[in-house]
Amino acid sequence: MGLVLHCPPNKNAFKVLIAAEYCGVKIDLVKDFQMGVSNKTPEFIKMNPMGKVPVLETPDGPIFESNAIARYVARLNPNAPLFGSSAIEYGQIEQWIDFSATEIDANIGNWLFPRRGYRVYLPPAEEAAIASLKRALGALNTYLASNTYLVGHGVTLADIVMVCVLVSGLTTIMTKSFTSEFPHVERYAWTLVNQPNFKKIWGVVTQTESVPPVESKKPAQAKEPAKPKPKEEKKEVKKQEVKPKVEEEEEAPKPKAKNPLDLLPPSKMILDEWKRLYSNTKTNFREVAIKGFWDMYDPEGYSLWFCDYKYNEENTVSFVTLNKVSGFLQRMDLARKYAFGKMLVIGSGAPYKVKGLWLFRGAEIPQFVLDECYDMELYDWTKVDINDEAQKERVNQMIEDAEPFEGEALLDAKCFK
Ligand SMILES: N[C@@H](CCC(=O)N[C@@H](CS)C(=O)NCC(=O)O)C(=O)O
Repeated sequence: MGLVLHCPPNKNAFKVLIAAEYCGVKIDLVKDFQMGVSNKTPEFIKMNPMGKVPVLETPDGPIFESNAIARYVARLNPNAPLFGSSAIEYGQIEQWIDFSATEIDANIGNWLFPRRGYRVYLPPAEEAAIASLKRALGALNTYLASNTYLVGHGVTLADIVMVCVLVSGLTTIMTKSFTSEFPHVERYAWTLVNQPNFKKIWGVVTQTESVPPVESKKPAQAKEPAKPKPKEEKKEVKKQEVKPKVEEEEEAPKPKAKNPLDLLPPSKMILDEWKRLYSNTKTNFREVAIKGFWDMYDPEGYSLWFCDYKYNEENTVSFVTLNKVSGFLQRMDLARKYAFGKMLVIGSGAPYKVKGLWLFRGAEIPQFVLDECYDMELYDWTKVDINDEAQKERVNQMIEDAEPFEGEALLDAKCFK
């Protein structure tokens, strides 16, 4: 069998070659392939009507699409456990393969390709791609906090495909400062890419040190700007063409749309002042910090919310529960200017209860937080009635990590500030 591929490193071809290593399947590489020439010939188009590589030439006919080729190769050796060993495992392996393609690979491409000049570069589109990628990596990170592999207790095809996608991001656009938000994803990708069967194909992998600058237009892109575009988009493209280096050191695009919360009438409560008071109060917490909080609190400009984790029965392992809460706080980073939070992990043994208190700018939970932070839907949210003394006292106890809390010990109390 021969694999037609573009010059390495190429994640799509590597998925196939790593699967072949695990399965002991021999694949020859087709030499003399010249991108832009060989893939345009009628013979090649017969193998893949898209004219893309990789393509696997088998004795029974060609296969294109790297994930399909990798599945084919994995099935050639039924004794290799790359496809799991039960219907549910097959399902979960397919689930992660699809997730890697649609939620991770696609968003890495949406971020990278415009910068490389393969597509039109538009800052709001880049911002959306980064947000979607972060959402997917956040979900993966939570999953990997308590799982070494994606499915079962060993490498499956899901790991091969996922790691190739992640490594292609790590080597091209996902810098350390971007990935450090997802420590379990980092640990997973680096551990697996250094396994012998991965290393044999990938070699030594080095994380990119910078996000590639926006390149000026390449001929391949010429088709796209021909479409009529709204005025503003044109302006953005032009700006990038004139100053291609502007964003060289930035991970996120600069011109950010104003957050609707910035347009609210000014409040007497300055969130940073409260955060400073909270952090600097070491003694007499009730008299100083709690009293200071209520003196500052502005019910017109802010709202307080209790949250209650919906699935406490799943919190059976202490460190997994703590990781879950830390992940939530990391993903709330986008709301730092507009929120303060306390999260309590409650109980002296499993299952642990997770409850929290959040202060948000505005009378409601901000819509962008609900949209961007998927953890929000894992909790029941109740607005605090500050005219109810019992609820106010509960707020106080959450702010000061009172223990016992509602009769139980605290495993931990985490603060978002
Ligand atoms: N979804 C395809 C993507 C293949 C792909 O984009 N291949 C690139 C090289 S990595 C290609 O052949 N590009 C040539 C073209 O777009 O004409 C897969 O996973 O195999």
